[in-house]
Amino acid sequence: MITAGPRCDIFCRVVDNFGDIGVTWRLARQLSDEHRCQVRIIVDNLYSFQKLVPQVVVAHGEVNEQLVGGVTVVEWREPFAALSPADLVIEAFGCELPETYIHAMTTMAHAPVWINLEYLSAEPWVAEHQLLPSPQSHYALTKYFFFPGFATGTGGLIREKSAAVGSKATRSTADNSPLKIFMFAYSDAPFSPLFAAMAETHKPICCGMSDAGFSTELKDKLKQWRGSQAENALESALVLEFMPFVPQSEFDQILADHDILFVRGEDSLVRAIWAARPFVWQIYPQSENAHMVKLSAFLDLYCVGLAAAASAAMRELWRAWNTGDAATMPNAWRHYEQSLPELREHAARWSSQQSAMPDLARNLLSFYQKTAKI
Ligand code: TRH
Repeated sequence: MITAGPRCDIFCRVVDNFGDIGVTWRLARQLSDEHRCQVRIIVDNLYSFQKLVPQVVVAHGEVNEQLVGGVTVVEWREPFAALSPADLVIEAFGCELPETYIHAMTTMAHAPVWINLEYLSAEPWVAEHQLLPSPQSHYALTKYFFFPGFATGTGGLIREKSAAVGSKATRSTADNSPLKIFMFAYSDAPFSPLFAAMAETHKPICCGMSDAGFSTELKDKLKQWRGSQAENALESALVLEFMPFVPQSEFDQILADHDILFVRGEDSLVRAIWAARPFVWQIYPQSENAHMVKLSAFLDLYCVGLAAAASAAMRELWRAWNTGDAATMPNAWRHYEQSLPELREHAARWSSQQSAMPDLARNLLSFYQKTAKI
């Protein structure tokens, strides 16, 4: 008999971009669809949410609750409306629950299991900190830190059944059609040095760029560049196209339709892994270059078992893409492109290794079952 999962509330504040709500939505859907949990998302920015899920209504009226794809969506307004707490309460990315909600948690016959869902990291300390308790000084409640990750002992990665690792046909390397690149990058990425390096190889490349978050100025600059290369017969082997923002339900298929994926942030990184394609990650920038430590930790983990030359090529391009080092870009791209056969195989291997691990939702629910005092 399939039993229903716990009632879950997921709180999310959109800091910027789409990662916070993107991860929240995927997790909510999976808990609801695959584990029969009754899920509520409490989110402070319905505009960003609507970009990912067009069914979300950005309402300004009194009605502050809507049902979207089986998940209840509540707008996080101030003052916070009284909500009866769920059995499993997830605070996404340290967004800090409303005081009134925490207070309501203390009044329940069985205290909810309270999780702080952290950002994804490949750093080795993550497994040691997974599920450490944080007793709350002002309340008789304990919050647990839950760290998504790639290694045994971490919280794992979001992986729905539909992520279908390895099932997508890989384009043949003998295929002479243009190399199809998908690019989802922050607007400060070193586009011109990379495109110049690509054009220099004279190999046919079609690069579809998501223009999410790009200013008109940047789009004009890229269009100008595209115009100038079209005039130059030698460089015309590189075609640039802007791609409109699509609903999240269409995003994974776009990745599957390309040969190399330039991704950014947290959620698209994970989707590139499930797409089992070579990818280049532009990590979300943090102060004091803390992100470069995270990037290097990921590369250390990812490159295990990858041939030395391919590993060096991958590190070289990722470094140039994340630091904007234009001088190293021509070699970095050339070496990367030469290593594509190994990188393709490795991407497929890594994807299936990762998919053999328990996924994030399952880890979360196992912890809930062990911890809940029912
Ligand atoms: O948008 P991001 O840069 O989000 C970032 C990161 O999550 C970062 O870790 C976090 O600290 C910061 O936000 C606040 O990149 P990310 O994580 O890949 O999220 C993008 C989401 O947008 C993802 O769910 C895929 C989705 N998406 C679409 O649905 N359609 C599209 O057309 C595109 C380009 C993306």
